[in-house]
Amino acid sequence: MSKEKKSALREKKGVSVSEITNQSSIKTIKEKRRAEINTSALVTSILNKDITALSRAITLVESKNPTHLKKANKIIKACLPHANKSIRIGITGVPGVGKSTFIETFGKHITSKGKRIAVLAIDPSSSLTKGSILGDKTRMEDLVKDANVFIRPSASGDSLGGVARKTREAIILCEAAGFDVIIIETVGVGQSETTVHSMVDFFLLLKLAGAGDELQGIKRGIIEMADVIAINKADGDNLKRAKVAKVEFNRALHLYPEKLSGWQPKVTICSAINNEGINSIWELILDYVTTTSKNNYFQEKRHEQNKFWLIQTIEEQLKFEFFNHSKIKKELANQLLLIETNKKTPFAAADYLLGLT
Ligand SMILES: Nc1nc2c(ncn2[C@@H]2O[C@H](COP(=O)(O)OP(=O)(O)OP(=O)(O)O)[C@@H](O)[C@H]2O)c(=O)[nH]1
Ligand SMILES: [Mg+2]
Repeated sequence: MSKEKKSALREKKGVSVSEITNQSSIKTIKEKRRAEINTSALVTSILNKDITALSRAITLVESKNPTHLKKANKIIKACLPHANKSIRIGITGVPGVGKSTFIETFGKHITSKGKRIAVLAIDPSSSLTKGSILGDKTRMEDLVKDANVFIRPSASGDSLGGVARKTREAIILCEAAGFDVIIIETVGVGQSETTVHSMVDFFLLLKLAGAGDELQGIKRGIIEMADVIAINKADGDNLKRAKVAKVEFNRALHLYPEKLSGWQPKVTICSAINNEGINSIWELILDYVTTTSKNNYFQEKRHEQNKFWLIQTIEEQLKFEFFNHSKIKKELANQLLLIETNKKTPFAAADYLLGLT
């Protein structure tokens, strides 16, 4: 008997073959069923460190479907009391500096200390480097196999703010799932470092030893954000140059005003590929946590970040609602035309549009 004939739907004579035997309908129904996830069961699984449940919850957070988002909000609310217990580390550096290699080596190092680590990514240039983090996932081969490691490629989104919100929520979920260290990786594009900085406790900047004019070429703001600058690829012929760069960065760092954290940023060298200098970076992070916990900065910073994110979320939401309002959708193009033809000032047009909602 062929497989098809065995189907329960075909067993009885006279049972009309409904459209349900249509493969695409079956697929839709199955998908719908899968989507109807029992949120409290999912929360229990997350708290039991079930990575599949964590993945599912993050997918809900990232979804655009309002039903999914409602569920996501429920899950986050239930997870919130179990969050907050990790060290959140931001890592940035230009493409090719060795972020993926570093995360792989660093990740293995801290899991060997019995810690669980989650790696999330913010990639604002999703259209440009689409899949680059996914590519990373295959590059981070060993790490992916480790049961104490969770790697999640960057959420795609229309705006950096949107992606950032999803990442913040993913942090909460990862913490509830018992991850001790959360790494947020970003490529230094646009405002992404600032965004990552606003959601982590500790900011690590990976650099390469470059030409003498290196210091002039870097974005000043990033140096200011860094708690540790690690000059990577300090191996082989490059070691000497890395050591020189270390001295130069150290000198430069002393020109910056003292940080509110009471922590003097450090410069170090490492070789991600040879697993050298990795432990010292971990030790520095632990030092940072001890120092800033003692002077209360650690908690204060998290509170400040939460306040910032409250305002940010409201702004995003209001903007979204405004631009998706049917009247605005209709009228915006007209107003833009009036501005273009000098018939209206931008302020008058804005007043008019704001008055419509
Ligand atoms: N010699 C040396 N090479 C390294 C080191 N770390 C990384 N590399 C090499 O540098 C290249 C880029 O490394 P990745 O880890 O992919 O760099 P990335 O910063 O993640 O790059 P993007 O994902 O493109 O932003 C690879 O060929 C690595 O093997 C290191 O410590 N020493
Ligand atoms: Mg990479």
